[in-house]
Amino acid sequence: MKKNIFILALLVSISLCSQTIERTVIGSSGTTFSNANASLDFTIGELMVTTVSNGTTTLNQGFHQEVIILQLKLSPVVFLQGPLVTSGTVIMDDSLRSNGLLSTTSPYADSVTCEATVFDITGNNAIVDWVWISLRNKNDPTIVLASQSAFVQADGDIVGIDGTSALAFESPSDSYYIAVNHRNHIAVMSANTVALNTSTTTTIDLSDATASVFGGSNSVVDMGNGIFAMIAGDFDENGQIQNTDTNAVIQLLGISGYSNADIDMNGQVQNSDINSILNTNIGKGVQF
Ligand SMILES: [Ca+2]
Ligand SMILES: [Ca+2]
Repeated sequence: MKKNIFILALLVSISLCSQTIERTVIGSSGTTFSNANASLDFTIGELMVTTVSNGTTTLNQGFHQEVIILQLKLSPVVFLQGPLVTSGTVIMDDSLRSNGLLSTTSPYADSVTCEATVFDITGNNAIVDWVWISLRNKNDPTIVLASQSAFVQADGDIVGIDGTSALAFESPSDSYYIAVNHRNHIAVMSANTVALNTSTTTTIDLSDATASVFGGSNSVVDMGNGIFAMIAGDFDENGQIQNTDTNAVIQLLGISGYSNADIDMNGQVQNSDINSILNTNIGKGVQF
């Protein structure tokens, strides 16, 4: 009975404290041998063993445990106004990808890298650009609990850096605000907290209504067809679209490549980036 209570306590503590479980072993006897080149751990197994599980964690008595990593899975959806441009469009332009302008290294803080073949995908699932996803505290969304680079596809799906899979976070099963940042668009965050878990992928559509995003209609631009896109034009990434953004983009007119000044993300910095998009959004800013 004592052992069962101990195992139960261990399971509870594992499920409460962490989703990343280190190698753990419970054995009546064992030791570690090591020299300069290697280390060997062993335990003595029991004649009768029981496998205990609480649904997410499995514990085998008396033997070394496998490393078990449980990850929250989520699939956010957003549209970027820049590459969407035309009202009513439901597919974003993937010119940065098709012109070979996307780097395999993320422009965001984790500088994560992807395989170059990720950019071979065409059609609705073509990669449009890198984005930055954050899980935020359910009681105080200014507190960022976890973040990672990801990709947004032409049809709005945000996927992991393999270009196809749902996002995975090694965070506890809980409710979070979900925020999406892009290097020259105004960030959006879910209007409400979203319960995430390790067993199913949770889809969070931040493009289907003004009510889906924190700050409502001030956070997104109505593109028609029921699509509400992230607002384009924040050249300097300060969360506000201002005359300073316009003045900076003017200085870069005529260049081509991967640039925050390329507001519609067609690979070139042109007057249309300013006149058709940026200047129409002056005064807009992040709502959280
Ligand atoms: Ca700005
Ligand atoms: Ca452009």
